[in-house]
Amino acid sequence: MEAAAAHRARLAEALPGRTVVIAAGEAPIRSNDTAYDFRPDSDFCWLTGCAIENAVVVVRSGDAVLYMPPPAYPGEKAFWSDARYGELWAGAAPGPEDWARALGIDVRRLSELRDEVLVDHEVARTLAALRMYKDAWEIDQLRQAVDRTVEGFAEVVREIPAAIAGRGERWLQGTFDRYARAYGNGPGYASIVGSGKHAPTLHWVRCDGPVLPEELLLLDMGVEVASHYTADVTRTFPASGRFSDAQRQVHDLVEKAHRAGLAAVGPGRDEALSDAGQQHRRYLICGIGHHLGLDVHDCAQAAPEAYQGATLGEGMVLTVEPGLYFHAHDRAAGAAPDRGRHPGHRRRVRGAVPRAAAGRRRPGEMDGRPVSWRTFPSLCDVTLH
Ligand SMILES: [Mn+2]
Repeated sequence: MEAAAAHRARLAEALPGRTVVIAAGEAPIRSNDTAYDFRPDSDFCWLTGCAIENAVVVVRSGDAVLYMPPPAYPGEKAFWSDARYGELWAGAAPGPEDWARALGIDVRRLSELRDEVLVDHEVARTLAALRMYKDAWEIDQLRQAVDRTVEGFAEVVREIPAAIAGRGERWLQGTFDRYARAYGNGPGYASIVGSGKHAPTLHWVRCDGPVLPEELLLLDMGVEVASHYTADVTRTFPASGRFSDAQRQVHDLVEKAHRAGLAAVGPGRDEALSDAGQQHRRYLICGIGHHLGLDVHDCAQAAPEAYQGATLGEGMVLTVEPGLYFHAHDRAAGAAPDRGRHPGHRRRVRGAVPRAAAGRRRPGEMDGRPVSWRTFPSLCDVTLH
């Protein structure tokens, strides 16, 4: 509640005298009359600290009025007839008075909203630029998201023998998603589990392959906690628990780059990679990091000069995730040292540590040779300090 009030005050400073209208949005339709889970718009969440489907917040000079569709209580016709808001269908839900008490702001019925709703590009950019700087409460939420994610990774690692025995990638994906749902709001993005040739596919969310013991296994997953802040952690390791020599070489090279990246991030920094060379781009088609917060790719609406062009500041939270992605169709990658053993297999080694940019925050130790799935949880010992 205090964090949201502080966020609104910062918005009022950034856009003095302006009225900002942000909608929470609604769950997308999955099929016919069934919907996916509702997840509020991140700007709405940042300004209100709540998640009410179809609500709209109007912010003027730091004061907020929240308009929401009220639940239909017993005695009202919609109690019986409205499958969305009727309490007979949806269960007891807090109404405007309850939310007003909980949030400390004026909460009214959606039907009272008569203002013209503006979708303003400038508002989106301003909010993205403001959201880049996390306050203490937000850092704490992100720390919790990381902690839950580390536990989720440990749950997944425990299931690797079952996945190898036949249940495959999707079993591990389901294991993490269940953990995220039970201990948070859910996965912060579609969980990626890639074994062997699937590992270098950046967004391998189909997860319909087997888990092969001799191949590398890539996990890219994050728990979104109840406040909707998410972690983003990627680790690659051998499913069997033992690296081949070539796997070890590639893993250690990426880990070295990872540590160098972590050491390079900090307030006042604006460049981590030299403009010269850039040979890595052949094996790394994505960036090596991004802002993290309410969204996994947080603040992407920001103007380029406020994002890629900006100098890092205290309170920014960034991922650091270099990688090497060797695809089967890449002839140079095909010439990798153990080509004879795994002809044409793609290999991807990638590390991601959600991390606040300030130099005083360091990742936990992640050394544990030889890496095995038994010792893997220690590899996940990533903390924000
Ligand atoms: Mn990422």
